[in-house]
Amino acid sequence: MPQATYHFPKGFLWGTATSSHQMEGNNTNNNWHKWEEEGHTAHKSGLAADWWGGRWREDFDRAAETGQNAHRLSVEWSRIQPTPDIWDEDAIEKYRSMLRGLKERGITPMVTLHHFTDPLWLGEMDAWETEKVIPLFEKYVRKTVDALKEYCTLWCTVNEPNVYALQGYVIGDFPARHKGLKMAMTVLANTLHGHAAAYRAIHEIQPEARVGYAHHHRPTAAKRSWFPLDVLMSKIRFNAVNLGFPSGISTGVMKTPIGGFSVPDAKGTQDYLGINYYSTDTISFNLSKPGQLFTHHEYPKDADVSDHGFAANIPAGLFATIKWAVRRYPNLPIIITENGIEDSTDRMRPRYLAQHLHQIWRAVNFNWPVKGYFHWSLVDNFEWERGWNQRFGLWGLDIDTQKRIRRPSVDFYAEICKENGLSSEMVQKYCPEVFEKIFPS
Ligand code: IFM
Repeated sequence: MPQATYHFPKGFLWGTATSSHQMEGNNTNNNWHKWEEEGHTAHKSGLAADWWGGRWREDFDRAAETGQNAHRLSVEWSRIQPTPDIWDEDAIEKYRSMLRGLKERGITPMVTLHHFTDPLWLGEMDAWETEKVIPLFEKYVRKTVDALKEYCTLWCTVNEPNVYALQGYVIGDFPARHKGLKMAMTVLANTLHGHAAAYRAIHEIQPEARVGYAHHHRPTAAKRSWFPLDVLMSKIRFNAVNLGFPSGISTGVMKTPIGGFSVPDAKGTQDYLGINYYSTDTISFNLSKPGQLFTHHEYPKDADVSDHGFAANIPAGLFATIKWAVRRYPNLPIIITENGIEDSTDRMRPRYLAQHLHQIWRAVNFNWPVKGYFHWSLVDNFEWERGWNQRFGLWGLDIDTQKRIRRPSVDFYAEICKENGLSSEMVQKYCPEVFEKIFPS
């Protein structure tokens, strides 16, 4: 049996990712709270993981004790600016303590400025549907970055803008006022202008900042590679889901299924590309689905699928994603800003983790500039429309008692972080079922 360790470059960031609404609890001044109260979600976020009540301290201890050297969290616009004319200095101070708390534990913070939630007052102004949002977002970003710059130089302007636009305005699982593909693309374009304004504002305040966004990348594969309509539909879906922000930032024209949007201000506005990768879709042409542009998506029949079918374990898709990113933006640093699996019993997480890290290691060996990995997530947290049904944490969470439950993946990830690598011994110990795939004899 081969014995080896796949080491990662010196200084590699090993962390977990979280977001404010999913962790803090009692977040009552944003559109997601309203959405939950209206009954659109499987459960309510409630206390979540009670970070606003102070439990961030014990969870940051957990991260530090298990060898993590970075953490991605988000700050909540509706707390920092509860009404258009008020800044809540106590809330800002709380975020300063949290970031200081990370630094004191030797953990590099990465701060996301917008992770799906909008203040209620912004929702009443139609949120990202009109260009009015751009100066408002910039103002919030300036205030926040100025207040937090002592502790953070790594900024993520917005999380998964494509998911925000498609889930809200096309699929309808996320809060949105006026639906439709055209509105979704307008929202995406406004978010891109907002990102560009934030990019410039952050650099003005902090020249050494590294600024990017977290791109949800979803590769596609034609179900029947010999059937031209499956191939075509797979390509159409790939472009529709994946190309908005990336094309706008490359060329100043945002490519969408309904045509190009001119976004010259966005060109070149990223210092790294953040990639959130979970799975890959298999696509076929389906005449009975006109509402979904005649496409059907599924996972392969023999796929290794998560508890509720949310994601299939397809690690090759992460390698393909990194390759896609390197081709599009040669030499641009890449950070895996999210990757993980819903798995309440931890039956699948160890192999999912090992196989995805193996693909990142392969990518790094082509000298592709992957600089860090943030596992989603540190502790189980509120999964949006899916409520508490899906459990992504290294640590489980009992929402009634706030007790954290240490899953075996905690120890596996700790060994990886401390070694700055993935060894054959670790794989043998935590997920022997994929040993041969990762360390072939
Ligand atoms: O929990 C979410 C996160 O907020 C954004 N990316 C996907 C995760 C898993 O669903």
